[in-house]
Amino acid sequence: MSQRTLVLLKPDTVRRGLVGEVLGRFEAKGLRIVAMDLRTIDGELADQHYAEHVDKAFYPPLREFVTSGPMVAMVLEGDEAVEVVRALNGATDGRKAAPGTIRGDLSLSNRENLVHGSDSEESAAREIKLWFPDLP
Ligand code: IDP
Repeated sequence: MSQRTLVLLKPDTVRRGLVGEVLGRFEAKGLRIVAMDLRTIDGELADQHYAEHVDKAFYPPLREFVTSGPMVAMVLEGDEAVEVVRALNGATDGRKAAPGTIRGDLSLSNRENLVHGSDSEESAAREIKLWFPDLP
């Protein structure tokens, strides 16, 4: 079943010059880019994007991090894209993520873990509308 999902290459990916490496993995897997934008977000969009986390202890430094510089936001499309992107990303904590995954190969942090991928089809619909309201 073809799906769309929202992917963010977080500010650490851009700062570390890993956009090509990370994007290349999604492309090599066969996912199609249907929208893409380099964007520095404000705290308001961060709060909306991470609405389920705003009350958590880790949120203030996460908010600081995701507003700290440009991110590459994109919508990827393909068969079971939500689950496929989550599998390519790996576990949240880069220190524990499996080798072979983006986080497992390239991140040593629980916060600066390079990528975001929507966690369900419902989240994907909400996040795509939030980030790319004009995408047909
Ligand atoms: P996910 O990105 O793997 O779906 P979530 O639990 O939705 O993980 O958390 C959102 C983001 O918040 C993570 O990607 C990471 O950047 C940050 N985060 C999650 N848990 C922690 C934590 O315990 N400490 C610091 N940052 C965290």
